[in-house]
Amino acid sequence: VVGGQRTKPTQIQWQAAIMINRRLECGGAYIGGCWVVTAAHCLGPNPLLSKPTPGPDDRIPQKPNLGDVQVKFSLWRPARALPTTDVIPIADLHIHPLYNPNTRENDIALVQLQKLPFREECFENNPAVTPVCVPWTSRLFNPNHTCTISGWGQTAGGRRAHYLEWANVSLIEDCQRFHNDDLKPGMICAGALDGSVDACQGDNGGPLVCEDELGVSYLWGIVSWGSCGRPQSPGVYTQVAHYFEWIRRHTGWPTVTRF
Ligand code: 4AZ
Repeated sequence: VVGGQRTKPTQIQWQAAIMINRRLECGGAYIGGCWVVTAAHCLGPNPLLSKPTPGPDDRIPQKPNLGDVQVKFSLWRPARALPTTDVIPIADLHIHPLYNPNTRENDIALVQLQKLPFREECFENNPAVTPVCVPWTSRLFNPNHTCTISGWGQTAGGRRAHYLEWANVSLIEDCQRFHNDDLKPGMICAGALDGSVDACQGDNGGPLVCEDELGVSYLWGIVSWGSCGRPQSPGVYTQVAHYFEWIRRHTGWPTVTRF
């Protein structure tokens, strides 16, 4: 995160760390049950992943070997993780079937955590882990709403953060003009037009979260692509509301219960 600050331990309760071959590769967001949302490009073609076993159909995006991927919750300082930090193995990965690595369209994936032996839960009760809601419509928040990003990615110094960082960003409308028409449906922008605040390399897959007037937090975006803190070039995020039906179909999770 460029222009952010160090979080307090357990501040971002839905923040997940996506570990690939024991390396912290990406962020993610816990949405409840055994489900974490991240970016497809975190799990797609990636030199760190061992070559996946060929699938039955080449049109289905290649999936890494499940054993290469793990999720950690309540990680704050990756270099000195507490021994109580859960390291959760993966039951399955669901990369969006229309994910396009060239255009970054549909840059979303669901990580399904493995259940504990003889249990329905995937990790022991942890007061430091709370799910974030999945928005069911893209009309919950207006342009210029202030939301929050978080991650272990590059800071202004160009090095990875030692602690989980966070920053406030604004939702930016008419973003096409900043990205010469590369913005496709299902993409949104957030940041600061002066380039002072942005997600950066290593924050990918991590959450952009907006809070409504009742104090309910929604996963509004997933860090997808962009530059790092360049003026007039706000960060691009996968618009989670656009994928509500896809998420619901896979997880079967009603994410908000109203009335
Ligand atoms: C990257 O290097 C990257 N500002 C991803 C997202 C953003 C910047 C860089 C967002 O993959």
